[in-house]
Amino acid sequence: MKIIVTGGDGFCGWPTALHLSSAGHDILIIDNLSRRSISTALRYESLTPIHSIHDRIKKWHTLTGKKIQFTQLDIANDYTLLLETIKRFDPTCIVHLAAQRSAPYSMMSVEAGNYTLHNNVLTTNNVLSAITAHNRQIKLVHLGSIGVYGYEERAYEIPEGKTEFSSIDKNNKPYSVSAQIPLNPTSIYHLSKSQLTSLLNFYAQNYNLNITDLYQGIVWGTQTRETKLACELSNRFDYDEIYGTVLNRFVVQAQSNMPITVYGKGEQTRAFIHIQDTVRCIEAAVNANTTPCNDVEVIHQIAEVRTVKSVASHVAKLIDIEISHIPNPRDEAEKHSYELENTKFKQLGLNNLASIGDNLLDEIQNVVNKHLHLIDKTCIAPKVKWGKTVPQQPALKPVRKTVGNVEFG
Ligand code: USQ
Repeated sequence: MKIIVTGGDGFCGWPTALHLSSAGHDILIIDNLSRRSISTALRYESLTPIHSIHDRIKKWHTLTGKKIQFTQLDIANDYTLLLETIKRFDPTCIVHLAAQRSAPYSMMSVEAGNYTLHNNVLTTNNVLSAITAHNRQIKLVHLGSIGVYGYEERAYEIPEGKTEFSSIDKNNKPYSVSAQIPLNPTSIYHLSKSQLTSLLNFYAQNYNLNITDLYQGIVWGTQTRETKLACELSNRFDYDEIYGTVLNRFVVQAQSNMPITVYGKGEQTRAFIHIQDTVRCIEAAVNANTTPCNDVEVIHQIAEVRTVKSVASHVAKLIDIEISHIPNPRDEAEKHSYELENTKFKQLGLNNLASIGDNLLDEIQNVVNKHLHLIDKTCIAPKVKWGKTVPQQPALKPVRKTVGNVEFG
């Protein structure tokens, strides 16, 4: 199958492009390389050295004989070139992962929040417009976020997609509607993903497109079967206060002998998935037998639900380090119920997603151990605070840093 992977240079995108290429698909990556430039601007680098996209693709070809094409393109701001590129490649499927994906980044300044909204909404609108203009049979697999629901007390399991709601109107007549539960995002990033649910619904309803939206949990781990094959193929590993997700941060903290930073009570409950399962789930969604219709197929892309405290305890048991509860920099519920329906990937045959307890921590521990000397301890403490004051951080100045063929960022 011919597949475009937007955001194919990023943390989820690069392993996805390799996984789909390895499965025999013909891949075109479209990416504006913004993850690298944001990283350089923040001065928070990936712990694993990241090779240029050209070196990555060249190494993949040398190792496997498989070709991945690459077009550098800012999808949010260049619709004409996007449409031309889609027409030229003529894909069967587009896996749309291009996004500013950090919740803390989106809350660090008004400017960063605006960038997140602008980028994530316009990128998706341009991809949907191009599909509508070129070929409405192209399947779109979008990577959304389970965080769109927010974290409030709910006395029910959150359904995957639409469900029937019944009520009684003012004439005492019963009625029912089929709808998603209300979304309640708690960061500008998650708000941008909530807005995308309306955008995707709009295109499905008005243009009958084939759209699957994957509501993904917090990704942990670094490498997949393919990224492990050579250092040039390595995935990025973020552990800083802005792009580092909670479990990866905890492992870095523990391995560098720093107390694990649990924000507040640590009874915040979140959904998790390992990066290897991310790429398996995306592949399953690409291959699933869906057809154009006026509804979006919503799937919860999660392996398990745990409290932050239990994740910290698991790491502390393995690495024997102290857990420190620090004041929560986020305005978030520190204890809440959280139940998510999780059946659709099982129906697609993915019954065996890995859990944090499955020896997989070894993998990140090994990655961290190997690069222990590169850890920058100054980027660990949380500096972005949200909900407390209007975000005021100054604008960022981009800096480039390259050593030999390796770009840090
Ligand atoms: N947390 C700590 N200590 C830390 C870092 C985080 O206790 O050092 C807590 C946070 O307060 C939060 C939870 O861990 O309650 C998760 O934080 P996170 O930074 O790992 O994840 P979050 O910011 O919620 O969102 C991240 C990514 C986003 C992705 C999302 C998946 O920024 O790209 O979509 O994970 S989800 O929210 O499940 O949709």
